[in-house]
Amino acid sequence: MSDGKIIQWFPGHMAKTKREIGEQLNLVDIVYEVIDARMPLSSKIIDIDNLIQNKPRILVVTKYDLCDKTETDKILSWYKDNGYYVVALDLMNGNVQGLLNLTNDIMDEINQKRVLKGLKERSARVLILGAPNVGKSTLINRLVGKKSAGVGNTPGFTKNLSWIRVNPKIELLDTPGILWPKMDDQEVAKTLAAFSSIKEDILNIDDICFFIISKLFEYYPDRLIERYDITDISDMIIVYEMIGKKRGALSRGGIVDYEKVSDIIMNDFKSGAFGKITFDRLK
Ligand SMILES: Nc1nc2c(ncn2[C@@H]2O[C@H](COP(=O)(O)OP(=O)(O)OP(=O)(O)O)[C@@H](O)[C@H]2O)c(=O)[nH]1
Ligand SMILES: [Mg+2]
Repeated sequence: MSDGKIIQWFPGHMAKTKREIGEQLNLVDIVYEVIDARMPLSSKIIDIDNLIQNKPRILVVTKYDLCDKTETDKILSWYKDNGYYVVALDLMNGNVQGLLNLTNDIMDEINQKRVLKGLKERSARVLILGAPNVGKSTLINRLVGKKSAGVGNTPGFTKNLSWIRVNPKIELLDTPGILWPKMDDQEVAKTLAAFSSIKEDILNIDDICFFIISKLFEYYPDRLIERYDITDISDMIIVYEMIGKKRGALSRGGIVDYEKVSDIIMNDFKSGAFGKITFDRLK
């Protein structure tokens, strides 16, 4: 059922995006580093410090409405303790005024320094960076208050860098999602894959489903019982048999169709059938 394929996804356009970000960096005052609340560790870009050097940054945590707040908050506190500005957002319903205020405060400080040096004050230029599909373009649309950037629930939706004016004081640079060339930690890679930050075509869906089931079993066993009546995952074949029979994923002759079972698991997972979840934990 599974070939245990190693996940690597760093297509040419990501390398190009990184290069182009480097070229625009001189123009940038502040960076919004966007991470997904359901994977606040795994979705953080590994070599981001090299990319943005010492620009002031805000960790913007999207999809806060979908996460297990108890677990995510532990990680966000850890980030705060380590000196990050952290703003958690529900981009579907929440408001973004707190983020705008913080951005203006940081820019005021930058402008005070500029004035001391005899330079003119200017509007804030904000670079938005993050893994694919974490909500960068959605964030821009919320900030602007109308649809200015293209959004879609597939990784790699945004294809080019583009500057967008939010208000007279703030301009944003939307960028395509990026990852890193070598995914040494395959647990991180699978977490990114489970939450749709890696293109499905390159994944072995069975592997991702096994991963999802094992994580749910580890962190949210009640949800697995509730949805599929599963209390033991030591044999994945039995797990697939049970889900297949329970949900009628059978091929001719009443044999369980494993491919259909994988589709069921993925669809349940993506549609939020297991409730609010977070897959990362501090070690
Ligand atoms: N529930 C919920 N969904 C969100 C939130 N933010 C973004 N989404 C959804 O996440 C999906 C991806 O959003 P995009 O804004 O296109 O993500 P992106 O980071 O620009 O993606 P790429 O351009 O592919 O890198 C869309 O289906 C959004 O509706 C949020 O805070 N809550
Ligand atoms: Mg985008």
